[in-house]
Amino acid sequence: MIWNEYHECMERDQLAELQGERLRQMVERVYFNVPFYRNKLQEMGIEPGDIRTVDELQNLPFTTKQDLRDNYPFGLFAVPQQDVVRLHASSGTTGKSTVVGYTHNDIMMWSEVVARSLTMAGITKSDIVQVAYGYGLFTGGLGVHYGAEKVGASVIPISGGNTRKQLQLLEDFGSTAIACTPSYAAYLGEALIEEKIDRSRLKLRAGIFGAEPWTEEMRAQIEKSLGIKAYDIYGLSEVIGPGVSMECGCQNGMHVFEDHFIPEIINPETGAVLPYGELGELVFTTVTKEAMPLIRYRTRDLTRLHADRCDCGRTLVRMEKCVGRSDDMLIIRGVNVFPSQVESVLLEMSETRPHYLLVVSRENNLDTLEIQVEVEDQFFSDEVKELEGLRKRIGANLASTLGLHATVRLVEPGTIERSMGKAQRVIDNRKLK
Ligand code: DLL
Repeated sequence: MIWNEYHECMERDQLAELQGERLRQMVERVYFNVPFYRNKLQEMGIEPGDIRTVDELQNLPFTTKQDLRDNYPFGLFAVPQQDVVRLHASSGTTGKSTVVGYTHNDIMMWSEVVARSLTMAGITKSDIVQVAYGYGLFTGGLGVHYGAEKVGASVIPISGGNTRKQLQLLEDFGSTAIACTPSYAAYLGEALIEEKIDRSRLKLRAGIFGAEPWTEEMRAQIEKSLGIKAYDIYGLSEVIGPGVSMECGCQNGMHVFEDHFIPEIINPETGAVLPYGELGELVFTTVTKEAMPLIRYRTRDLTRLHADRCDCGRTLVRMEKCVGRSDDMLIIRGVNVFPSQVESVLLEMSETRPHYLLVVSRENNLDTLEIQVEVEDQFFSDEVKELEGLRKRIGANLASTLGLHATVRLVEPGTIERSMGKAQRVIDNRKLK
């Protein structure tokens, strides 16, 4: 089933027309209602009527996270405060949080895109959806909640954490779908075994996982340990929250809801727009949002877009799994390293668990990388020789993928801190110095 066949399966030229019209209206709205944008557009000599087609998007300025910070908290809002019905904020890793606002119509649109997303994962009103994303300023919990209600599913608003209770409700309420971060899903898979819960007693069949990068290898592990199909959902607070894009049953990239969010891929260094298929930074323009519309918002997420038709029948472009964020990229002795590369290598090996930590330090002016890896119980034997062999094999596999020598430290199962939300995969001690 397709939730909104009209918009999800539109011919591309018809979609471009719709986007152009919505873009025109949006530029007009921000020009007259957001001083920040009016100044920016005036500086560039752009009048509201100048932008009429989606091809002209490239003439507009970028918006960055710094712009949001500079206008903290409500400076980019395009509506009076009495029209704002919800506020969310993302804490971010550095500095002040970024605040986002929603009008009533924005909440309706958000529910719609999440309903479309859940429908892609086969969720219907017959499902029982356990929402284990955090509820609060984070958009994950409430965002998925409203969409699941719109679909008509029975929603369990358990929020994040409290793993015992999660397992108990999975079993007692017969949840058929769970929404949480992939790292937490991996932990739930382990916890099932620890709590000696027989998987055949669960009705779980789908997982809606996102909010952090995760690899195909991680997907395979989660699908196996929970006995489900795992779907990738993407989004960011600034654009709306979860539901910017979502994987369909073909699991071949996430369809972007382009009738609301126009994606572009740019070269992060030059800002030039790149063609479909090329790796670069993802940029979004929101064309229907009322409270806080954004023009060409730089996400810092690195991925590719593909416009060829998907077997599911949807014509919306698909974005690949994110490689990571440009600000997650570590530069170690001049070599670029993404935590997702490490994850791929580790999880390709059956001896390791999906929990790992990269510790970067600097000794005698030289960067060092230690990778802590949890080893499956049965391999964490006392046979030092065997463990040493495993350690060396992991080291060799990492070296050939990363092009860099890392020190591998095997740790006992359960050692690395489990996260109930977004996992922390990197400790960079260089920043502390
Ligand atoms: O993480 C919204 C969300 C909630 C998405 C629940 C999916 C599910 P923020 O806290 O603002 O919003 O963080 C946004 O998280 O720029 C990406 O770097 C990362 N991210 C989100 N989804 C994915 C994903 C939510 N599926 C930032 N794959 C984004 C990789 C993701 N990274």
